[in-house]
Amino acid sequence: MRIILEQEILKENKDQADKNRKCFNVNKVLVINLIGSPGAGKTTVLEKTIEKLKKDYRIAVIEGDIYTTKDAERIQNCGVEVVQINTSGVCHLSAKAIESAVQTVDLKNTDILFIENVGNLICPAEYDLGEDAKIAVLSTTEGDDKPSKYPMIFQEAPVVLLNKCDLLPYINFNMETAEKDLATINKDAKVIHMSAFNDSDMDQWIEWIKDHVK
Ligand SMILES: Nc1nc2c(ncn2[C@@H]2O[C@H](COP(=O)(O)OP(=O)(O)OP(=O)(O)O)[C@@H](O)[C@H]2O)c(=O)[nH]1
Ligand SMILES: [Mg+2]
Repeated sequence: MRIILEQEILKENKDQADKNRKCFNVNKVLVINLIGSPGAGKTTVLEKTIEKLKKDYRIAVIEGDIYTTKDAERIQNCGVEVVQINTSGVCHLSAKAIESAVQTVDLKNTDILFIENVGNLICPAEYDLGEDAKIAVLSTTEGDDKPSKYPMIFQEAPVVLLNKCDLLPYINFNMETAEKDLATINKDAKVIHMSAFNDSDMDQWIEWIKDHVK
């Protein structure tokens, strides 16, 4: 019975996600859903990405957070439109929540909509929001075993942002293991090594976004 209920919830979510996708396509908005563990660096990646793109593109952000507005406040300081969704304990964003959040976004005048999902490697990977791409943010401090332990998000992501590479000299993250596992899970994923905090090695990521703007 539990499986049937779960399937119904996911089907309902998928139907809403298809509606969202249609709306994003009509308005020619590139939608990027950032997914990663708590503290992987999603908001930091967003802050630096916005800095590099906001001169040339109209950007809006949906911030998913379980309780606080802390990340939304950080993004607001970047000078772009931000909508906060508090999930009140739920560990992922849903397509319905995105539909409500975009009511206040001027999609016709938006080129890129970033969504920061709730910090979690599991549930957000299961929920289609109508985005163009789910992007995985994996940080070196989480350990090299995370791709093999939580493969679903890495299977789906066309890009894996391997963040906090500045810390590699101080931790026991085995790059060879992580890259080998990532390639086994998704041979087509582009793995970009970066340190968002230091604003270093972000060029490939920025180029990927520019190549996908509609
Ligand atoms: N050394 C280092 N620290 C980083 C890097 N990127 C982010 N951080 C730090 O990691 C911590 C968490 O970063 P956030 O950007 O808040 O992470 P998040 O994934 O948005 O976290 P949640 O929203 O809570 O899931 C902060 O103290 C950042 O300054 C990096 O490339 N290198
Ligand atoms: Mg955050």
